[in-house]
Amino acid sequence: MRIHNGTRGYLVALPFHTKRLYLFLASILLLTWANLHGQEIKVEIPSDSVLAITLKEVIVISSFNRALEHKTQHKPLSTLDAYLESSSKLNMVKRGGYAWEPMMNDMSSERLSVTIDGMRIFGACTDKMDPITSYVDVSNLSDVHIASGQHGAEHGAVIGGAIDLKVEKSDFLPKEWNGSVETGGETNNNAQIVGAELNYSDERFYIDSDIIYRKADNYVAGGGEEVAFSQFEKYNFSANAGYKVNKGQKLTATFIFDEARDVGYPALPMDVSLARAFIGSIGWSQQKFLGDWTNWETKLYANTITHIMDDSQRPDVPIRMDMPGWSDTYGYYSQARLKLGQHRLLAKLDGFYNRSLAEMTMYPNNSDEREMFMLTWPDVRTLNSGLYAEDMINFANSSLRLSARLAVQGFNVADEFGLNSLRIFYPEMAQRQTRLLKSVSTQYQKEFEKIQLSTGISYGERAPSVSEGFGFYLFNSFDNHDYIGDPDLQNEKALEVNAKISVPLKKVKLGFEGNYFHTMDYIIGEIDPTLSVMTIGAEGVKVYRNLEYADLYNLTLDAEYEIIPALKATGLISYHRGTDQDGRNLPFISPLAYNVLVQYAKNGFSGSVTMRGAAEQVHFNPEFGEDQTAAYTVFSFSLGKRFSIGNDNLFAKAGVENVFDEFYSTYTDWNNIPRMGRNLFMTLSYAFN
Ligand SMILES: [Cu+2]
Repeated sequence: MRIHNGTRGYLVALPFHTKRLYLFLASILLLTWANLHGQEIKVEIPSDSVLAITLKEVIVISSFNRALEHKTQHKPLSTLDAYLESSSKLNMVKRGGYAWEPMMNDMSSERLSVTIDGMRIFGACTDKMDPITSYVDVSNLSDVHIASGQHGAEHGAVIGGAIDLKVEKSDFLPKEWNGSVETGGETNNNAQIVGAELNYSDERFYIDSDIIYRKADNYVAGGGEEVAFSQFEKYNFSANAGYKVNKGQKLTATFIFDEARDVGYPALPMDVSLARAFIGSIGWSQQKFLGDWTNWETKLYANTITHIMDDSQRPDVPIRMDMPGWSDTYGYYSQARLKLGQHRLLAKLDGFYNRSLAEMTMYPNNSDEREMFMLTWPDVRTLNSGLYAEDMINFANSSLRLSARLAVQGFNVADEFGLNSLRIFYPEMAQRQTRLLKSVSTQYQKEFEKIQLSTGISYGERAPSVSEGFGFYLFNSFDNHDYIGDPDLQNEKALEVNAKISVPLKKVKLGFEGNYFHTMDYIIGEIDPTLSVMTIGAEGVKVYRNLEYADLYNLTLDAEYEIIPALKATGLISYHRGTDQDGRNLPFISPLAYNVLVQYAKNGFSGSVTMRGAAEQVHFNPEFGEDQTAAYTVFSFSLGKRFSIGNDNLFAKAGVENVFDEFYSTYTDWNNIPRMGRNLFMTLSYAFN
């Protein structure tokens, strides 16, 4: 893995730009492709490297560049989840061996935006078994952009931040035919990975395709205990193409098919027999736009997800259940840039329409009793229309970034039966509702002689998620409660302050970063003792409520030391804290955590040693199903070598994870399921040109 820092252009409609902004918006609505003409003009793309200090992190995956991947990635061809886990900004909630859920700034799905090339997608599982990251594979992606807090507002109304998964494209590079085949294996869970890609690209046209297959059995925890129901099987295919209609005018299309079968969730009472996604988009981009506006980019997209969850594989259950879910999303965005003196502006119009439906059918053991049917997500239709603008203003040794998003979000509970079920609790509940979501952000960066400083203040809002607003008896196995949504929840609002100091010395780089989220109307489930449970064995019922406020702090210290040019050591230590207005601990807040990575790379040879660990969890809360997580430290190492065969390259890498076979689980492991014990892995990639 390699981490880049980069800054981007940002925009708020300054008064003297207002006219241009209106012109831009009007044009998106009125223009048709027919009246666009394509003559190439020289335009400067907004610089991506004003100051190398930001709250953004980029994880490079790039399967096109095997040399880079094998040099920098500890474990090439590992799952996307493993790549994401190596990020300094993300933690992964694990419910098993597959489909981990990313968390940023101690916040998960509802408070983040996860997009694929800017496309919004929503999981179809009421139990969060299918984060968006589970519907792509590393073979599809070039890199992952991680933006903290309101820096993620470009992609949607967020509180915690945004993760944008970038699809890998040949992008008209004159490489002609190229491709690769690769295979990998792991000893702990007998994982087998086979993949291939084939690409053609010239200056007029490109088409990229890749396919990957993964299969894993149950994994074994440290000490030798097998974790039952942790198996999975997945295949993924993607193709994307581009055609240059004229100079500076490009037509692009992307398609991803992803299917997982027989996925076990050892931390949950149910498994998934099928999780399938079709993801597609068509894009148009041209360098010249209206007046001085350039880099016009428009995309239309659609995706559909099917999630089939049941307990048919479990030996003893009080009652058999089927819980399928579906999520369809249609959306678009259109954006353009403008460089005006010191200003680099970006204006973006976007929208999506999502349909979320989930059912639960219970089959009593006594066949005389009737089956029970419920809509756990009552066909909720979400329509969101947003306008985003940012301005990056460059001064001599500093820069100022301003951004804002305004969005209108409407909910419609389309199913009468589902609506009437919810009206048992909320008799006055309307079928439709509309919410206004606002976000503003400022970030100031300054470069002193030896020190770089960045500080910002932001405000953002989000609407309740489908589960929080309209969920109907969603069983949470973590705190053993049934959850009911509340359609009258207030929007959650966060005031965010952040600061980062970087001290690049000769051989040592030091960084200190902190952020603080004061979140008003923080949404969380609270016990309602007047309601009785639906799930057999559940302790009680919780209803989503707005807390008065919650405070979240994250502090990180990182260091990088170049021992010799080929040998580099990096280290990171982080502290997190989260409490509500009464000083009560919030759930899923990281204890003190650290990692150290030593990497060597020279002449096609690479090696790495990592140490990851956390201190004992001090702040936890049994009210939310938490218990104390013990301290742990795990070690891994890997060795890699590149072999040149004519024009082609063969990359080999092998390593050992959890070298000392430590038995451990972390604060993000659902119901304390233990993590994988000692694991040997090996990957081989053959890349041809
Ligand atoms: Cu599920």
